[in-house]
Amino acid sequence: MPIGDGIRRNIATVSQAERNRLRDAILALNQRLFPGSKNDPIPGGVSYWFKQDEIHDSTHVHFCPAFLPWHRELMNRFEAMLREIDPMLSLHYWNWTQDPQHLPDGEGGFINLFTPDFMGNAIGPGSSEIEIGDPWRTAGFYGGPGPFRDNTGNPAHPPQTVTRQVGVNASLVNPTDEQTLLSSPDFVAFDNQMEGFGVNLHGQGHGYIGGDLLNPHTSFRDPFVFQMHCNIDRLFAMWQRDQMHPERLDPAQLYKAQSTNQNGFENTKGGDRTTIDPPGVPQPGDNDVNSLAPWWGILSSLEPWAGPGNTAQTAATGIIQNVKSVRPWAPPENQQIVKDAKHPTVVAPADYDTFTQVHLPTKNSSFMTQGRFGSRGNFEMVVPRSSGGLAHFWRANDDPSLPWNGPRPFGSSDTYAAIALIQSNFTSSGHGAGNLEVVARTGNGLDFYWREDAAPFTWHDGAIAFESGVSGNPALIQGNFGVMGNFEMVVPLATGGLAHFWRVNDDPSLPWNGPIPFGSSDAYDAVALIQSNFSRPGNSHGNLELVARSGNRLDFYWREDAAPFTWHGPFIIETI
Ligand SMILES: [Cu+2]
Repeated sequence: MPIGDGIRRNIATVSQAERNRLRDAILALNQRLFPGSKNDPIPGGVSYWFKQDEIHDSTHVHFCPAFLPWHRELMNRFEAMLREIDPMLSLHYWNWTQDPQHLPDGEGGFINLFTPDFMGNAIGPGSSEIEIGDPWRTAGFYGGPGPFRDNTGNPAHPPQTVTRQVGVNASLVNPTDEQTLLSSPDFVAFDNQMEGFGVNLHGQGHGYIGGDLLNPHTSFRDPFVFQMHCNIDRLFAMWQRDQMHPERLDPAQLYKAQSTNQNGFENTKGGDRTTIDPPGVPQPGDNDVNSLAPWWGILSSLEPWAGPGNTAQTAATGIIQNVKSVRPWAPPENQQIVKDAKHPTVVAPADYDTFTQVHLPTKNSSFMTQGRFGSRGNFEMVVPRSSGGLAHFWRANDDPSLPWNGPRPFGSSDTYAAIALIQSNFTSSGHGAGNLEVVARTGNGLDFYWREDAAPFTWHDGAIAFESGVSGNPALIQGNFGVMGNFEMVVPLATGGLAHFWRVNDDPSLPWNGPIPFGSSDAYDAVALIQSNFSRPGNSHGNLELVARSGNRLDFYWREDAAPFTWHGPFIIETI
C-alpha cells in the first residue's frame, strides 16, 4: 500500500512498518508542548497528546446534531498533528465488526492490535480490567508519581491510570446494524443509529473496548479511541458518498431539516430523539457543559477551537454554558478559528480505502477515468484529435448540470491512435489530488505526458519515446511495487506477442524499464491490465492480470508478484 497518499486505511492492512510509524508519531505527540505554564490561569504547557482529553472534556459533544461533524473536526486536527511529526502518515481506522485481537490483514494472516509494541494491553487475567501498559506507560501517557489530573483538574498532569477491558461489556458491531446505518434516509436517522438511544453503534464501540472508553470524561486518554472514532468518521463519509445522494456532500443540504438549527433543546432533537427528553420541554441543565447536556446544534461554532467569549457563540447560533477555554484557542495565543458544522472542511470527507472512487484511477486503464478532483471526483478523458495531437475533456461532477469541459489541446502534432490515462499519487503542487499521466501510441512508438494537479494545470511532455515496434493500445496502471507504487504498462508488439514495461517511481530519475516480451507470437490489438489481490503466499503485492484480444480470441495472462516475476499464459478465455 502506498504510504503518503493521504488515504485512511483499515489499520490491519497497512504494513508493520507503517503501524510502527503511527505508534511512534503518537508517542512523539506527548513530547511536544503547547505554549505556557501549567500554572497559568488557563493552563499551558500541555502536551499535544494530553490536549486531546482536554479538548474532548471541555465541550462534551454527544447526543446532539453536532456529534458527527464535531468529531470529524477532532479527527482531522489529530491527523494534522500526526503529520507534523511524520508527513507520510494517515490516521487509519479499526473496523469494529472485526475482533481487534484477530484482524484479517488482507494477505491471509491476522493482526492483534493490542500488543506492547502497538496499542498495549486489551484485557487482564480472568477477563478483568487492565491498564493499557506499554508502549504508553513508559512514555508518560499515564501514571508516575503524580500529581494527577483526576485530582488537580489540570490538563497538563497525566491521568493516574488508563484501562481497557476488551470484549466484556459489549459485543462487536453487527454488520447488519452497520448496513442499517448506511441505509439511513437522512442525517437525523444516521445520527440516531450512530449515537441515539436505540442501537447506538458509537456507544457499542466504546463499550466493546471498555475501561476508560466507557466514560465520556476519560475516553480520549486512550490512543485507541482515535482508531475507533476514525471508523465512525469513515461510516459517515461512506454514507455521504452514496452515489444516489450527491446532496450529502453539499453543506447546505447535508443536515437537511437541522441545517438551520441553533443549539437548544427544542431545535436540536430531530427525528426520534424524543426519547431523550419529552419534546418541547427543556430539562434542568440543558445547554450546559457542566451538566453533560450541552445540545450542540448545526449552527454552533465548533468549540473549543472557536474560542471563548461571546464572539463564537451568539444568540443566532445559540449559547452553550460553561464551555472551558482551551489554549492555544484562547488568550494569550488567541489562535481561535470560528467554523460551524457546515464549513466545507467539515462537510468534505477524508479519503478512505473503502471508497471505490479512490481506487479506480490507479486500477483503471483506458482513455477515460474518474479521478479525485472535486468532492465527487471528476471524469477525465484524453482522446486523439483527427488533426493531430491530443485533447483533454473533463466532466465537472460537483456541478448539478454535469457539464463536459474541453477540449484542451496538448501534445505534439503527431497522429495518435490509442491512449491510456490514469491519475497517479505524484502531486506537482505537493498537496493536490494527483497528476494525470498519459501514454499515447503514435505509429509504432509511444509518447508519455503528464499534467499538473493545480493551476495552471499545465500538460508536460515526458520526453520519453519508447522503442518503435508497438501496436494496439497500451494499458497503464499504478501498482503497489515500491513505496510510491511503480507504473506498469503492457502493450502489444507489432511483430506479435506482448511487452511489459515498468517505471520505477522511487528512483528520482523515474526510469522506464523493459521491454520484457512475453506471450504467444499472435498479433494482439487490445489489452486490459490490472493488479489483483492474488499473491504468492507470504508476499504482499498482488499479481498482474491481463486480458489480450487477438482477432476474435481473448487470451488471459498473469504475472507472479515475486522474483522471478514469470508471466504465465496464454490461457484462452473465449473465441467470440
Ligand atoms: Cu466516542
